[in-house]
Amino acid sequence: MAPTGEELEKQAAALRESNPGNRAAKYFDQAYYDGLSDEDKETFYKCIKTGFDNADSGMGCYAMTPTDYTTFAPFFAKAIGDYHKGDPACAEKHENDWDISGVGEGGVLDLQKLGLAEELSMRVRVGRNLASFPLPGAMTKEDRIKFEVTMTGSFDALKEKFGGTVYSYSPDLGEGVEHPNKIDEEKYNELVAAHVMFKDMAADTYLASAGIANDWPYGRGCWQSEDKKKIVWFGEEDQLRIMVMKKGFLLNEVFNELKELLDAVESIEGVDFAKDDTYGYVTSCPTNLGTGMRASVHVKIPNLTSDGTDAKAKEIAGPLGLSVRGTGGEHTPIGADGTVDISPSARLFIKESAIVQALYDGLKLLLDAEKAAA
Ligand code: ADP
Ligand code: CIR
Repeated sequence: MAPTGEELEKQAAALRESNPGNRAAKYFDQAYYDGLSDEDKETFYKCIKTGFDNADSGMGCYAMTPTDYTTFAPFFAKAIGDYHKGDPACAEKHENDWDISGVGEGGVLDLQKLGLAEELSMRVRVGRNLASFPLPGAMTKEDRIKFEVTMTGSFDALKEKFGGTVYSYSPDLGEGVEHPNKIDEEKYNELVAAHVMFKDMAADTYLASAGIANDWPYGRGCWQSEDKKKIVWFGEEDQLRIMVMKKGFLLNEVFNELKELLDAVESIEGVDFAKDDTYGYVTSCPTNLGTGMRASVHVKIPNLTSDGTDAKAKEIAGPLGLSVRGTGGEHTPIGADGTVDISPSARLFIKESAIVQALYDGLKLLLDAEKAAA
């Protein structure tokens, strides 16, 4: 049973004190909570539990079903407006726009123009969820397996177009069900090291508190195209993470290839992505709403990381609207040679094309700072 409003308010008060940036605690309102039905209290508590369990959360909440952003709008609107716009009263509506023709020079974003001599590893991903399933925090083990089986069927359409392989880390797919794509631990580790498959979610306390890591590794896996560049994860923080990853200089190519892949996924029968009138594409985490897009490069900045940490890089990248991650993704350390993962922080109330432009522009300024730090 969900805790009482009084119990939660007591915890929220302590959290507000220790970390004012924890949006779950900041926007918890006991009167609102007390006014919810018992059933809604249960769901709402599941949404904010991660922030109450993890004091250092920045967002501190996840949606459990695609409609939660509407059902619990009095809470989510403030938390989302604050996180994305610094304004809890923000009333913007998200609009998706993939037209890249006005970006860079005639739609071309060439990283070589930034003075980079070596090709960079570039990746653009979007998070997507099907309207017909609960979001991963509320999925049962049966839902996760059913989702994998549904998607394995759908991947046949992608295989026809792009070739490739499905890798499933699911121990089984239910009694008596064939499981031809199953991989062992060694193969799983190899795919994680190659950045193809996602990390063990059970080790992520934010995801674990929200139930998103439950039943690991049932219903978890990915499809990778024959040319290795196109990847679709299933069963991570969003039901689907759809991405293109390759080495090169042309960011616009990765963007356009992702659009091609995304269109192919969306045209598969039965694939209907969850959307929200205000927030665009629905994702589990409110930080990813709208575009669900993270566009990143792995870039070497040894001068800004000479102390072996990302502290200085973060200090410079933050005001440029860029996030710094480690070479293994979120919550991982930077590379020994000073390689970091750089991506624009904005996902909501921004055009898809503007995200890759922001990566290009931000990287230019970051590389200037790297030179100045020599
Ligand atoms: P997400 O990007 O989906 O939010 P993570 O930050 O955990 O999730 O990254 C997922 C995986 O993608 C990690 O293995 C990470 O190293 C890899 N990755 C991200 N960007 C790049 C890139 N530009 N080149 C190579 N691998 C990347
Ligand atoms: C948090 O609230 O801080 C975690 N649930 C992670 C949020 C998403 N990641 C991020 O902002 N880098």
